[in-house]
Order: sequence, then structure tokens, then C-alpha cells
Amino acid sequence: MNVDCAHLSFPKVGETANGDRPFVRTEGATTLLAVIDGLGHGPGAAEVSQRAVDYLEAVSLDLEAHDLMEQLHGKLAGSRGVAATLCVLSTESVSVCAVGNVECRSLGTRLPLVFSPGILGLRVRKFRPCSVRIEVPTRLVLFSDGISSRVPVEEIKNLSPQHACESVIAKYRRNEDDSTVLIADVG
Ligand SMILES: [Mn+2]
Repeated sequence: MNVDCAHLSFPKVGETANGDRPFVRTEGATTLLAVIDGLGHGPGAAEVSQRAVDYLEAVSLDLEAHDLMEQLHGKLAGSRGVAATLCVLSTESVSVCAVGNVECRSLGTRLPLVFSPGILGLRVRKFRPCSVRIEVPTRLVLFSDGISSRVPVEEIKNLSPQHACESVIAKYRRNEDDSTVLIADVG
């Protein structure tokens, strides 16, 4: 399995610190994808998102998205909290868990994903992960709420991940929030 990834992330217009973080880590046959959106914006949001990234850099990738999310929830206790979507891609399957409003769209593999209401680090009543067999090719598109949810994932499916990210930022970025898009082609 080959994963071809690109991402772009910008702070809210007028801010220098970015409270969003795209994240990609591959180890052996496993790839972890994430978009983290620290609550609010500015340096405080950037700090809590960085804490989440530090955890994801160090954690074992043998875990499914659900376990990673539960652990991350514990690690961020006492912070302002984040919204986050995590995808763990392994040779045959993909597991996804989403808390808050970081979107995850899939082309190729049908993802029966239900978003878990709540804020990671503060309160999550119930994690609602999904884990399915991956169909090849699949494109995963993750984006924070600084991108309009009207983004036409189907219309840009023939663009490379990098060009598709550029197109999303150019046309669907909302200036009043940090904006992040991450696209992964699984082939
Ligand atoms: Mn946001």
C-alpha cells in the first residue's frame, strides 16, 4: 500500500500562530493521518495543538484510531481542548475516529463514520470510531472548520493531492478561522 499525502494549513487572517495542525506519520506498513484544531485561535490554540502532535509523534502506531483518541483525550486533560480527526491506515484496513468538527470525506472506501460530539481534553460522552477494509484506490480528505463544508471533493478528484489542497485553500478557505486541509491517496 502506497500513501501519497499533501497538506496545507494557514492561521486565521491577522494571526501569526496557527491553532490547526495537519499531521502525517508512517511507520512500517502503518500511516497515521490527523488534523487537529485547537479551540479558538492564536498562541493558546497553537500550544494545545502542539501538545496533541507531540503525543502523536511518540505513540505506538499498533493502536487503532479509537485507542489513540482515548489516550489523547487523557493527555489533553486540563487544556482548552481540541477537535480532531484521526485515521490509521494499515495494509488492509482504515480506522477513523472524529471528535468535534474536523471533517473526513472518503472517495473509494465507504466510511460509516459518525462524529463524536464533544471536545477532546474536556468532555467526550462516547467515542464513535469506525474500522473498515480499505478499497484501493481511496482518497481521504480531512479539513478543519476553517474550510467551507461545501468543498466539492468529487470535482477535484483528478488533481494530485498537492494541487487539490491548493484548490481547496484558494476557493474554500474561511479567513476568520485557522484553515487546514490534508489529502491522502491510498494506492
Ligand atoms: Mn477551527
